[in-house]
Amino acid sequence: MKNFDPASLRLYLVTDRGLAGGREISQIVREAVAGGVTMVQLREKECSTRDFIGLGRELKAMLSACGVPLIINDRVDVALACGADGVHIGQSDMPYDAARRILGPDRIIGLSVESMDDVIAANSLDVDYIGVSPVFSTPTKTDTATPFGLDGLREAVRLSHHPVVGIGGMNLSTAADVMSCGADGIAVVSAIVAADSPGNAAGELSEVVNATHTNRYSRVLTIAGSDSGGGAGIQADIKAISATGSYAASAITAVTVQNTVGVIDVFPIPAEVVGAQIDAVLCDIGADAVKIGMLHSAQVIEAIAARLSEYQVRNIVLDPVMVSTSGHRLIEDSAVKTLRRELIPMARVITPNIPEAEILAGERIYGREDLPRIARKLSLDGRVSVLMKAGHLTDDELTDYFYNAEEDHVIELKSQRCDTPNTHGTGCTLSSAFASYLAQGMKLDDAARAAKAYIAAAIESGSHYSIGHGHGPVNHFFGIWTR
Ligand code: TZP
Ligand code: MG
Repeated sequence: MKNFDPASLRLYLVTDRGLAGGREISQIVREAVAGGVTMVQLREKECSTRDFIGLGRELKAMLSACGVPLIINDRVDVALACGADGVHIGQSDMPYDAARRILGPDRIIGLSVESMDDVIAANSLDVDYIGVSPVFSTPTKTDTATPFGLDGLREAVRLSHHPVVGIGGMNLSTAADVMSCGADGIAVVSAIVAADSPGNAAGELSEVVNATHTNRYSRVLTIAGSDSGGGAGIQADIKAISATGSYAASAITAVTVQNTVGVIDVFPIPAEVVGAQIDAVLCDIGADAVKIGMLHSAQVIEAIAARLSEYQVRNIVLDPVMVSTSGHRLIEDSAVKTLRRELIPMARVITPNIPEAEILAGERIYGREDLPRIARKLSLDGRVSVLMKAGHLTDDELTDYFYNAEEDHVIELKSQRCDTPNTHGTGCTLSSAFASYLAQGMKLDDAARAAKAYIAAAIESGSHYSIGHGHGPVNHFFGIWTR
């Protein structure tokens, strides 16, 4: 299993034989790691393949002992031969897909990006980090692209879905500014390799990057209706997203007057106000995932679809909310068609319950045996993954089915049915947890399993509470808040 912590990028040493002044690379690396280097890239442009592998093996043995990953520049074959943790490839090296095929899923692959277009293109690859190259021009490498500068680096961090390390001109006078752009770390050549004492140089840089680095939230935008009762809608979403460790921003589509007994009234928010909330969030905070819930009209759906496509949002989890637990119709009939045509194709995952799946599939569902087939049927020919929820059936064992359209398989997600009236907001909670786990970079099946485990535990914990006179909420903060 891949074990890559982006914190390893904090102080990333890239070796250079020409700057070593005749000293052994292994000695420089040893001192630099003792000084605080967190990752090492062996970059050899001239030595023989045999020497490259020999040095790689020596460094791997040394670095394994202190938990510092070893990355090989460019040479996938050398990385495999010396058992390195990964490779770093440039824009004219082996293409990412080929490198990934050869290295398998568990090794680290870093990619140099030389323009904002490269940053955006890297978003569709599952690289482990990008190196923004160069941030500043540097005598160490003169055949570089136009430097990004600090503004360009900041923009690259904002646009990138991956951890970001800056390279080119990283030293004691630039490190703090680079980190303040939101970079995960600095990749340093001459400021360490050419220093009289690589250990002291690394120690000083380490202090600066550790003092100035900022953590990054996994960001989820929820687009949904408000539930004044606090159990479902935006309120449930924010709780579920927060409890599963992500940051929640919101765009409200409707204000429902609601409590545990039912929906008393619904006040739609105008489409342009929904759109403006999404703009405000995405142009500033951004989002690693978006959860979509209650959408009352075709205009609102169109406004949302336009924004999500403009900002190239990924990890869209769409809960096709149509009817409340208490039986209140929440979407206009005319909007269902727009939902199917405009928004479902943009989603990565949809999470229908049985009544919603019946409307979308245009057929009755009689029992559990229908669910895997219906899940595939709703996938728009394999474009969208479908979490088909079985909560409306009555079997003791509750088996949801997840059709992973990206890998074309179905997995079963089982839990014990919990006998409780407190099931208000379960759909909102599940889809928000799913979005939250995707925002954190989990693989699709893992996120589905984790979201199912989270909702099952929240329902079980919520069943021990009594609140209101109808369907109470789940306990989103089980395990965190107890008394
Ligand atoms: N790639 C882009 S700039 C660079 C590389 C390898 C060299 C950075 O060297 P220095 O000495 O840290 O500026
Ligand atoms: Mg290269």
